[in-house]
Amino acid sequence: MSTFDTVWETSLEEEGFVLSKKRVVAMLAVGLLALAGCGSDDGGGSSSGASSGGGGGDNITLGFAQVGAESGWRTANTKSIQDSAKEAGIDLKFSDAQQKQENQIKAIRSYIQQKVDVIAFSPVVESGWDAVLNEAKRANIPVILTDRAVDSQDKSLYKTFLGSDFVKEGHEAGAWVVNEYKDAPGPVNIAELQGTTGSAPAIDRKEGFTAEISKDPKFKITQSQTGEFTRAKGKEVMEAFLKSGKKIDLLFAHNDDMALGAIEAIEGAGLKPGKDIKIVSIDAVHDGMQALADGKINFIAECSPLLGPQLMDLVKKVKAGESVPARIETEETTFDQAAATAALPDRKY
Ligand code: GYE
Repeated sequence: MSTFDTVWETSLEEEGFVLSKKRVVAMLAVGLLALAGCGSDDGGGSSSGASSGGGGGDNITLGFAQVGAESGWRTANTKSIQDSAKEAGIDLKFSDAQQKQENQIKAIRSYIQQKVDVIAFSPVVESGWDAVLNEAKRANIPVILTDRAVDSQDKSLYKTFLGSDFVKEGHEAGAWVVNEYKDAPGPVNIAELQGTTGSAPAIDRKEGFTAEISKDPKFKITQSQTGEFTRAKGKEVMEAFLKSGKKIDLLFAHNDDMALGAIEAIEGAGLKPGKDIKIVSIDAVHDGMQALADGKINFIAECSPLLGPQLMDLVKKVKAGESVPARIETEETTFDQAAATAALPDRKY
């Protein structure tokens, strides 16, 4: 076992991610029962379109290489994956790359060595995956991309992508801004907190947003920097933006956590978030929705982290050799203050 494996397993254990013996025994029992009841069905126990509920994982081992724990979105995504694996009777090996590509590559290599049945991962950045994906392909282990895409030209390196249309989310945020300022003479000075540099959501959300606001030259992005999708970095960068002395009419944050950090910076500077500086963000996690209901954020485009059940269905299908669509997109909506207030009591994440 390499040093990495040891460190990795230890940190997973500390965070409670390693399966307990009790749970493994329970899963084996579920697996045996499923086998006994399965007869000649070799379809992996998953009927098309069905949810992953009710087990049927039949001794499938899934290696999942997560981005990190950078945001409320990510926490909800991790929980959804862990809960659904358990419910589907799939043996989950889970790793947290702490937003570092080299950690994710090591985790994927370790899953290949362990001969897991399926590998799924949410690539921290878009580029640089061909080598490790080819290694998985040579080992005959199917790969599923969740949440974030890769820019590999060779589409045979992965079976499918499950996640959101980030360009669309950027368009929705931008369209709200254009409408909000339709009667304003301009200029409208926009500060932008970008997500992790090189990540699909940062690239795509910027693209969609910019396409909308460039319809009118009065909109200008005057300051733009990465806040790495975290609250702490969002606050730090917003403080620097405010200290620059440049006027800011609106903040576009690529996720709620950075917007929440920026709110602290804006209040710290004696200004009112949502009024003196309007804020538009993406995700619609609980804390973001609360800030929207409180009038501190003005608009949020939703991005759903609840990918677990669909992922487990795909894992079973891919393991059974069934064909799956090349791309599966999550359905999402948008929220203004009234919609957020109405949705909050039932919000799942
Ligand atoms: O918007 C952000 C998270 O990849 C969609 O990553 C995900 C993004 C999400 O850190 O909060």
